[in-house]
Amino acid sequence: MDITNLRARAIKDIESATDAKVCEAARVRYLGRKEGELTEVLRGLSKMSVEEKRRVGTEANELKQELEALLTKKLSELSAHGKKHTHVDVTRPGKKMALGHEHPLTKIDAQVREIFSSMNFSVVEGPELEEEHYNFDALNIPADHPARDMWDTFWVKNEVSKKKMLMRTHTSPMQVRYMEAHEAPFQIIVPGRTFRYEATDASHEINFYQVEGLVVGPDITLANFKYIIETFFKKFFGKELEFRYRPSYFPFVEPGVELDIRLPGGKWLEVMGAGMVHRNVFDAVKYDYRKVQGFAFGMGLDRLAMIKYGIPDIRLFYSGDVRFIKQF
Ligand code: FA5
Repeated sequence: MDITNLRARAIKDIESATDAKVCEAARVRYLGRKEGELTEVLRGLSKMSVEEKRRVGTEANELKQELEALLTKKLSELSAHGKKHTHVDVTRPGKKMALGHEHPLTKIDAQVREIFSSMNFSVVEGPELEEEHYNFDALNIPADHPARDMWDTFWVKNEVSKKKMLMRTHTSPMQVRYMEAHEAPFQIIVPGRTFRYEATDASHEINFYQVEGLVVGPDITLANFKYIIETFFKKFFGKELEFRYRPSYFPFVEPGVELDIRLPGGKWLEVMGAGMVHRNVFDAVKYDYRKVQGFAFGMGLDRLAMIKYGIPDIRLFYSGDVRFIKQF
């Protein structure tokens, strides 16, 4: 009696069954009470010699148990499968999918890009992981310059080259990168993420967004900056807001200014630094400061969003709370 062959066929038939009916047919074929192949074998035991009986009997009984277990397993698999795919009640109301929502900063970013594009600015982007040279040195902030303290920096270990790397503390490094690769005149904005190793509060985050602006050409003056930025504000806020310029210091501009906007409560919120591009920066990118001038600004995108939407705390933007985001 060739049990091995019988076993191979039975296992193959059961495992290849694609539904419960085929499975049942296989059960009847091998284990059926009347003419099941294995049942016949077991029935024939009585006619065998004692020795054969012992051998075939053991094998056949083991096979019977094996096939029964296999059938049970297969049937349960098939029914789980069937539930998923065949028992869908299409008349039931659908499950509501939780949808995300556009982040308010994404909206503000899009608006800023659009307004400056409409004023003929090109939009460019730069790396968040930056070289010390672009973030500081080429911007007239050498290593021993006290102004480095203005930007608390996340330094990044560099095991690839000798360059000192950091997470950019502002978008200003793109001023240098852009001028290295392009001739004046041009006008660009550089929106992007910036990083500072500092304590957070209602108006400071360690990760925030800036938009850099840079306009370079012959005869550019601070008056051009005033006109551009005031036109931008009018378009962006859709109304006149009270703002003030304060003299300020950044090593890469001369003169330098800062701009604050008056909040509804009467407080001032600083939104940007700006000024005329410093001669040393032009030298670093091999521009002739006698032929071109330029103004640059760097504004806090989060701060603009806070003013526009009346958001009291910058940290809300990064809380990951959809209930907050959905209000905008
Ligand atoms: C700068 O980063 C200069 N690069 C700006 C600049 C560009 C000056 C070009 C001159 C010419 P400052 O550190 O002040 O400057 O930051 C600029 C703006 O970014 C601030 O006015 C503020 O709106 C925003 N900002 C700065 N630090 C934070 C912070 N921790 N969280 C949120 N916004 C910030």
